Amino acid sequence: MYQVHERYMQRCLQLAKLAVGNVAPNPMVGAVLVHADMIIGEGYHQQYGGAHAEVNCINDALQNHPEKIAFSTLYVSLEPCAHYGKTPPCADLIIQHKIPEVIIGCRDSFEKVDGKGIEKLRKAGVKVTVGVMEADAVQLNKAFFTFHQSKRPYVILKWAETADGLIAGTGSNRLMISNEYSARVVHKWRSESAAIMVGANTASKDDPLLDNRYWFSPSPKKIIFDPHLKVSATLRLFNGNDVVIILNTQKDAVSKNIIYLKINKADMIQDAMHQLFSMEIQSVFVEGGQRLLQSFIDAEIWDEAFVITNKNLFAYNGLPSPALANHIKLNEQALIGDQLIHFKNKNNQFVNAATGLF
Ligand code: AOF
Ligand code: ZN
Repeated sequence: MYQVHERYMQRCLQLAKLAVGNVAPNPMVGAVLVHADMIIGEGYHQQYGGAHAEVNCINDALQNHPEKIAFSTLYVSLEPCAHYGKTPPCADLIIQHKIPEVIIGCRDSFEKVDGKGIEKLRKAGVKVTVGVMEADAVQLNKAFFTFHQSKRPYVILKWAETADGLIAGTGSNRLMISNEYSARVVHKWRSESAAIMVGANTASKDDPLLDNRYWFSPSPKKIIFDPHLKVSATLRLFNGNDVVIILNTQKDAVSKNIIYLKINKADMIQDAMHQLFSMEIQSVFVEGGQRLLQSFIDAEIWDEAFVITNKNLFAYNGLPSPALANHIKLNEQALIGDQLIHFKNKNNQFVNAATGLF
């Protein structure tokens, strides 16, 4: 019986992924309606603000098999919603159509839902099973779940290091560690994040654009971690209209496209996460420098580290790369030219770099 459930849940997850990049900060969700071991309708949440997966699925079944709906099982990768948001509650729609059984991938931790959809269905006499392919369903929307459960953005740390484990040369000697190939990968990661963060020193020294030049998707918000308000207004990332958030310990203010957010001196990283949560920033890609990356690691506030190693470059002198705890192991690798790309996460779990961010 369980295998049957997995077969249909797999299809829900597959459908959900078709929306990658189009629904954030909402989760990706897929649904199928099954009658006598045949799919009579399927759908997924396609656009932010648009119809939910269950609505599209039921509408699909209404086209050709309306008479079967009340005798079918609905599979959906996320708990059906119970709230009036941009769309009415999916739980109500399921009840209206007299669908007798619902199989759910995982519970929705968004506080307006959070078990209320399941409860509503059960109260109406619907048979509900929760937790089929749960780990995959959670992984698919990892940023969404971390954001709602931990009340902070999903944090990815990124750096490039030499073969001898250095992330920068000494003095003005700037190391070119990554190359044109790995730059494409980095920009893909940027394109899947809601925001990119760098420290004040990195912003001043490298004068980065922090944009997403190589992929068609909106550029993430730019964040500078600048406790003492040191960065100059002439940096290139202030040109144009993109919003730049400056995390600092002095003031809250807004000036044109710059938002100053005040954070506590005592627990800067924790408070920064708290502030970004209030701004509904669901994920942050932290690109350096070494001190800022290490602060996230020391505060144990991070979810993944993406490390690019140039296998052929030795620097001998310079700044060592951030130190992850010893128990954190290499998780997956890809070789692009002379660039080795490692994905790691805190729990040594499989990390899929291509979905679920924002
Ligand atoms: C579902 N099915 O396909 C999705 C759900 O603003 P709204 O109305 O679009 O609601 C967004 C919230 O609804 C989102 O935060 C999440 O909790 C849930 N998403 N629920 O039943 C879906 N995408
Ligand atoms: Zn819904």
